[in-house]
Amino acid sequence: EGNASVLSPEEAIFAASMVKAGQGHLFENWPAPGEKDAEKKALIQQIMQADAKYGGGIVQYIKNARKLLADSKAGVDAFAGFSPNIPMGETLTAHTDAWAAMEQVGLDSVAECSFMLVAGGLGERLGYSNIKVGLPTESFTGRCYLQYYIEQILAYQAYARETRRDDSITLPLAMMTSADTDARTKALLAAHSNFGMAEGQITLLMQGKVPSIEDNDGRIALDETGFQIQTKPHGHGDVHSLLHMSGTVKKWRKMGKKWLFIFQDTNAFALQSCLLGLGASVKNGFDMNSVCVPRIAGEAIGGICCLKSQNPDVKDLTINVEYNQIDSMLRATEQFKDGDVNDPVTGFSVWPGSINELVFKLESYDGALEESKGAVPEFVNPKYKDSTKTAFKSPTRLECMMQDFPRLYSNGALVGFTSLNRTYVRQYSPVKNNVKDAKAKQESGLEPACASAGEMDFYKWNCDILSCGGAGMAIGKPVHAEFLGIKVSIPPAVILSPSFAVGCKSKVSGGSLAPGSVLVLEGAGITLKNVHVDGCLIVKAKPGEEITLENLTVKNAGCKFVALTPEELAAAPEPVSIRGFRVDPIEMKTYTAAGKYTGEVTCDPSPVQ
Ligand code: UGB
Repeated sequence: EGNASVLSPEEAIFAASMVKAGQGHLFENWPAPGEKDAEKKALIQQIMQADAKYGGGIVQYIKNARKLLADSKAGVDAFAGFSPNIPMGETLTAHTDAWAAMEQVGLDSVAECSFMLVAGGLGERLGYSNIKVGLPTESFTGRCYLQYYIEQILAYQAYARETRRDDSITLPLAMMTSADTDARTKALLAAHSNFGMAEGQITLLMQGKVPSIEDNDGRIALDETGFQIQTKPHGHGDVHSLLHMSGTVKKWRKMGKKWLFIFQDTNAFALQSCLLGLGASVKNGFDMNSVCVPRIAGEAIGGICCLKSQNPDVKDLTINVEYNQIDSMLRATEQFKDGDVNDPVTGFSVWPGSINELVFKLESYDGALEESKGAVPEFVNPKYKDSTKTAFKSPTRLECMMQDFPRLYSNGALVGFTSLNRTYVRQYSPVKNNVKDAKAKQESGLEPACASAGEMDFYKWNCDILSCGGAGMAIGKPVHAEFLGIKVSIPPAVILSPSFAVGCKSKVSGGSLAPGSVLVLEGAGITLKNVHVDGCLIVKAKPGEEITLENLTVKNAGCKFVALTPEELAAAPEPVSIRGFRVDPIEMKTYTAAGKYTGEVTCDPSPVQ
């Protein structure tokens, strides 16, 4: 009360509303007017900013928190009244005609697609201190995730322009950032001229953080200074309200876009499997479609379930059940009482694993956003001190997930999934875990999902592309190795620029890649006919130029994957130290000039030593 004079009238009214909402403790220990007045105003301003960023304001946030915390304390079952059923969707197997046809439908529709990359998370589990989209996808060229994603979208744009004979086609990309990632994302884009995207083609939308809550009464937590509230990220579910409130969805619809693909920060294959998801959405008319992979029980990806209500008036809901909920939900049923286990017949969970690559039909997405403002239902996950559930170990916050969007469709939306089955290659290999956790995961039979494994899976994926289902290059066996205690198999290290990879089937026939080889192909105009590589070959074709290699054999000492010594590890930059190896170039053959090359060759005149 005594401090009201320190505040502006607007600040004082806001502070009073906070006191009314049970937040008097925030101002309880304020000293007398004249002392720490700037800090007092800064605190009020900070809460006012959080108020403006949250749909419904802070008072609503506190109400939601109290309700969710009461439910959590009472052990309310979020799935009560629903029974999980195996959902119906599209299942595709790699290298089949059905897969190729679906990919083609996707490619033919990509001109009408818009893209959204959620990149607000810092990746604490990975133990990497910079933004995850800046991590190299592989060690050889160092191309980071953001560059790779942008080049893929540009390759689709080039395809759309060429096939539709329309140079005005632009494929827009939006990115969700947060206070943790925004400045560094901007700096990365600026340093590389947006990796080739045009001015205005990229929209950055920054999500806010929400106040941390310290008890079941929804009291907001102060930090140790007493003049700042603690805040935490609200989850990737913020993407929908940001797309709506910024007018981005309307802008894209005006541009003639019909589809939206939302994807995450470190799954290099996302924009390739996107074509299959998009194709399935076009073919089935899905309003929302989740791209899935076969899920290993216990894996940190959600399972898509069809939730059937016991109330006949409530429609079935096809939706992701998150990895931390699926086991308890299943155990509460009679039919699936063993919980989250693999089906002994297939060795996988019966629930398709959602990898959070979501395709939306923009028209119905926009409709649902208009009604809901994009506010997907929240949840809370407090870590209690003991079984009385009265105190938390540390402050908690409300969170939301983007895959909960099916809950926002009010009438009859068609929600499906597209499961992608591959045997040799995983469709999904995110870089999420630090070395210690990755090792533990691998030892328990799960994928390590760390930087070294992600790199090897990336090469494997590219080998699979070059093999063209058997018509392309014969791929040498992987070499087994262990880095930082994580077992990996190193396939021939193939790096394909997206400009080459899009539609490359017609550009590769025959040939072979010996174990341990490296092959880098950059540029749309490269053709390989009966090319054999035992060593390292690099081909870089400039835009508009053609390089054809035919009946060519390249044999040289190539490159070596070398495990780092403890001293090297300590001195290495983080992207290298989290992998535990470096790639040493020894000899290589490079082609950069347009032309046709044939015969037997070794290495460049000045081999790398
Ligand atoms: N993200 C944000 O942009 N803002 C946030 O506030 C939080 C995250 P995580 P997790 O397939 O890999 C998801 O933390 O827990 C971005 C799905 O929920 O990596 O591993 C962040 O930058 C799960 O069902 O998510 O789980 C990143 O790009 C499964 O699909 C993305 O959101 C799993 O991912 C995901 O953040 C997976």
